[in-house]
Order: sequence, then structure tokens, then C-alpha cells
Amino acid sequence: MTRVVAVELRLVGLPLVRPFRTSFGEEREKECILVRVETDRAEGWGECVAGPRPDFSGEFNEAAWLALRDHLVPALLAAPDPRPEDVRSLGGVRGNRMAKAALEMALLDAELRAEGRSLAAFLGATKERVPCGVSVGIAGSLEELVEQVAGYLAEGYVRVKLKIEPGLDVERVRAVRGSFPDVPLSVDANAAYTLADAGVFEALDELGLLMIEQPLSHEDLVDHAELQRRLATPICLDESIRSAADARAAIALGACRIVNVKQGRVGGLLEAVRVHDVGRREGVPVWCGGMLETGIGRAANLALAALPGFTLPGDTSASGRYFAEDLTEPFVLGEGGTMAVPTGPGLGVEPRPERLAACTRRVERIPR
Ligand code: OSB
Ligand code: MG
Repeated sequence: MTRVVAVELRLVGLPLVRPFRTSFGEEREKECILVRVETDRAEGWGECVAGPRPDFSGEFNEAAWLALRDHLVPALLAAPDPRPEDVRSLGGVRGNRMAKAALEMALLDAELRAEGRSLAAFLGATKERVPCGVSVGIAGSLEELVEQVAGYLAEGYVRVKLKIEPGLDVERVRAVRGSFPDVPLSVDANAAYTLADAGVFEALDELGLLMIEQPLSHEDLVDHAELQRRLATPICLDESIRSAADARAAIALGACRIVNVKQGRVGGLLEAVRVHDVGRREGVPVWCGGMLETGIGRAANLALAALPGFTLPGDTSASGRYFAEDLTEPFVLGEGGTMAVPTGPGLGVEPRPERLAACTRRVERIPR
């Protein structure tokens, strides 16, 4: 029996060590909502993957704040014994998956802390360390891109993903491939193309890429299936997969051969495990995506990435790839480009109080 005493919402902002440019714009800082749940037994933290603008998905920080404050949190506080698995349908709220995921994470963290059990163990992790890739934003020039990639490879990352957009694609990827012929390399278009651009992907198909992530619209599985039929390189879907049901549909249609799993995009860690299970059952490799998380969300991603179906390196980079100073103790890249999965109770990490205070823009505590 868990009694939730209060939920605290907090908007935080952290400067990024280098601007992160994608086909939908450039981020100079990380801004997100942290959720802290106080129960009668423990406290728990969750991080919302929404950003300041509704670009990656329809969710964004101000909207997620209201979904939490006015709908999800009141429903949670009204429930007599709320379980993490209830958050999905809490208060009959549709959508708002990123907001729900943050609340579910906080509730799970609190429960597992009270039980002294790690999130990784609870989710079914089978690895103590996970191999890590890095997602490289669109650079100012081709030379800068090659230099950035060289730097990340020197740090030990085992897979490099390049962001692309129309006009900044084949030439750049070809240059990186030319400089690093054997590096496991992929691209991510964040839905910036249409089937009329098939020629771009046919050219990329010659470069020995591990995968092409979300080339077309997030809403168009049929066109992805058409494109996949024309390519030898596997298509990986990110934005298109909002649930295990979406993953089943995409695989059944032949719209992808790989799935990027992000707990926030699919409404929480429990649904993320179900997406993983679909991939395993269907023989489709999955890997753990990222949303430039702070150490809180990063801890959750590492626990998830330690499940057996996560057979490709994730976008689970070290704290230093994002922040000069993380909210938690920094995550560091270790031997062989791997990172340790946290073993402490719950997420196994918590914000450092002075760093949290310095990054906080707004706090609201909602008591029972
Ligand atoms: O499409 O995978 C993406 C970051 C923000 C939004 C969308 C994406 C990304 C990344 C960065 O690629 C992954 C990471 O290092 O967290
Ligand atoms: Mg992506």
C-alpha cells in the first residue's frame, strides 16, 4: 500500500556543452520538467522528455506541466493505492505520454527505493554495462562534423549517429564514411523527408549504414514500408512508435526492421518494456534512444538498455557529451565504450541539491 503525500513539479534548465541542431531547429540548452513524488515510504524522481517546443512530438513543457498539474497529479492524489501501472490510464487522460512517463518514473523510483530494489533488476536487466553510441547534431560545416566525430570516437563511443536534413545529407555522410570506413554509422532524419526524396536514401544505401532512423513523416507507416522495400539498409522508427501496438503495426507492415525505444515517447518504462518484448518476439532488434536527458532520465535509460532485447548500442552518452555539470553525479564512459547500469535502489541516482537549486526555474508542490 502506497500513499502519495504530495507531488512536486519543477522546471529546470541546463546549458548544453554545444548546440544540438536537428531538422527541426537548434537547442542551446536543455529545459525539462522534473517530477518528485513523496509517498509515506519514500520519495521518487522522474524526468519528462518533453522540450520547450512541440517539434519532436505534440508535447512541450508548458503543456506537460498543465497535463500533470491539472489532470494527472490530482487523479494520482485521489487514488487510494496508486500503482505505477495505473499511470497510463490515470484520470482517463488520453495521450500526454511524456507527462505520464515522468509521473510513472517517479512513482516507480519511490516504490523501488522503499523496497531497496534497483530499477534495472525490476525491469529485467541482464547486463551490468551497456555499449554506448553518440548522436551528433548537424554541424556548421563538413569539416566541423568530421572533427566532432573524430573527438567522440577518441572518447570511445562505439556507434555514431549523424543528424541529417534535406541538403545536408549525402555529401556529409559520405565524408564521414570516407574518414571512418569501419565505424558503425547511422543517420537520423527526424521525419524531414518524403518519398519524393527516395534518391537521397538510395545514395545513403551505398554507404554501409547500420540504419536510417525516421526518414519520413511520423504519421506515415505505409510510405516507410514502401521506402524500406527499396533499401537494403534497415529503417529504424523513432517518432512513429508511440506504443507497443504501434511497434506491432510497423513491423507487420514492413515499415521498419529496427525500433528505437524511448520510454518517454511511449508513455513510460512499463510500455517501453512491452515495445522491447514485441521486438524480441518478432526478431526485430531494439535500442535505447535518448532525448538529451539529465542524469535522472539517463539512469532510467541505462536500466532499460540493460534488457536482453537491446542488442544495438543506444544514444546513452555520458553526462559530459551534454553538460559541463549534470544534475546528478556524472555518468562517465568506461571500458570499451560502455557505461555502468546503476545498481542502487530505484533509479540509483538523485539530483545534487546545490546543482538542482542552481538549475531550477519554477517549482510547484501539489499536496494531497
Ligand atoms: O531523434 O533521437 C532523436 C534528441 C532530442 C530529440 C530527438 C532525438 C534526439 C537525439 C539525441 O538524437 C539523443 C541523445 O543523445 O539523447
Ligand atoms: Mg530519432
